[in-house]
Amino acid sequence: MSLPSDFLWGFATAAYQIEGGFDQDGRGPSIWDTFSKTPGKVADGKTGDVACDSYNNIDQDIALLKNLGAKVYRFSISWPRVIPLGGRDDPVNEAGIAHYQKFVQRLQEAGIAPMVTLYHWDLPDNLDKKYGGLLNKEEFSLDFERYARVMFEALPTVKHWITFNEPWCSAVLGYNVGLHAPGRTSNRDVSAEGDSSTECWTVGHSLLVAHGKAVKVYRDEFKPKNGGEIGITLNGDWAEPWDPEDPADVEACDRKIEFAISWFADPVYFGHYPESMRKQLGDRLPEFTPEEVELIKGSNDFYGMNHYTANYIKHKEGEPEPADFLGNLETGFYSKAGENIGPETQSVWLRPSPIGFRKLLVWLSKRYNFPKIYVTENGTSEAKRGDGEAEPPFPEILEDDFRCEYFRGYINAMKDAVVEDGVNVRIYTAWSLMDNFEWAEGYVTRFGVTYVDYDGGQKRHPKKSARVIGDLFTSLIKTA
Ligand code: GBH
Repeated sequence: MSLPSDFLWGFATAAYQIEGGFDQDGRGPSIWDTFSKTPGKVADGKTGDVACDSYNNIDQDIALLKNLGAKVYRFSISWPRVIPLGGRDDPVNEAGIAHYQKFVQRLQEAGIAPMVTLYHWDLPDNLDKKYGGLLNKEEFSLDFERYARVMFEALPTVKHWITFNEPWCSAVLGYNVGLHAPGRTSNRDVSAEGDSSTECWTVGHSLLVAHGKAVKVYRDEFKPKNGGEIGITLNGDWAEPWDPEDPADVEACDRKIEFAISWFADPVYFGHYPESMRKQLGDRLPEFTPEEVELIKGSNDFYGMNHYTANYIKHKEGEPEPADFLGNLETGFYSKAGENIGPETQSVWLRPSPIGFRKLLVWLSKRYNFPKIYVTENGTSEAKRGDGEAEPPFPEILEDDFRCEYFRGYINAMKDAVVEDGVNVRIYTAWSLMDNFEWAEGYVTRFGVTYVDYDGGQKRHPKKSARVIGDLFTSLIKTA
């Protein structure tokens, strides 16, 4: 028993994390340009100005993908490269459009299917300044709808579209914790502005409405002739009870996943927010109008899943904090019995637990009636080293055995979910094709299966894991 013969695998990236070319050919600034240039916001004080310089290296990137055997490549469009001021009446930058058209054409000539994310966090800065960006549902959703239409029009051969990458991150990290652009939070040590108790819920709602509008445009105006698919990509970790004997911990596990994933997936599949969120948040959680339900319910052609790690969950007693976004619970890596969920990595939030991947695939499939799932991100930074150094120097860094083991564990767990549990996964793209700008962590943490020599002209060197993924899928996919 194996994966279906039409299963596609490949790698993923995002525009701001790899492109560079921040002021080339008319690109405007995004909220991440502004945020990363604000002192103290990014660990190493660096920005995406150059990153992997992928904007100027499309042939090299495509050759790399081809060399690794990828069948699909997930990348994102930089909205401010295409519409520098962002708005629905603002001019389109033809050079930006031409760049992506050329890229998609070359990719397809190389036999690699493009999977395009419209929004991976790089909002045109102007829209944030002009009307508060994602906080303004009416303006934002109309501007996003127009931007989406421009891209559907420009790239008619693309068959896989993703509206938003991880709306949870945009809402919570951007407007509650303040760790990501635009960095708003109630924590006045971090930001002069923001209200963690309300803004993230407002932003989540805006993103859902904007998603719904873009999907309607695609289905009404483009899908009939181009025949592609569209969906949203959600992040979420697996949850194990801290004390499996305590029903309150067991219940808190479902609540944890509901606050992370069902916040967006329930509206998309059922047309309403989860009961657990309504109960805790009351009227801080916006209501859907009947028109919004009409737009959002049933708006996924596939479920886009980003998955990295798992946690033990301990329920909290008493009233939740106003800024709480987890569902009144604590997350940790140790159970009551002292079991560790997985080995430490360089990312404080990430410890591998392959079985959690299988369990979450089953959880989602049961709740959402076995949708077609595309795993759009999965990957790891390397094991934490005791010597305080981030990673071994080049070329030892290419021997990323820890990452190889991660992919073996996770991809096999996914295969088990497909073969034994009836889960319907059809595409898998590993995060990431190459080391890149890791948001608030700058370039300190590397998630790539390809090493990028930032001080050596951004040269790419595939690591061991780049091959392991291809070999695994070759052995797991049934030959037609
Ligand atoms: C993905 O998100 C992103 O889509 C991708 O751009 C990124 O490079 C990749 O992860 C690797 O990080 O509050 O500091 O503890 C993964 C989901 C959810 C992981 C939020 C980090 C908490 C960070 N992310 N989570 S923190």
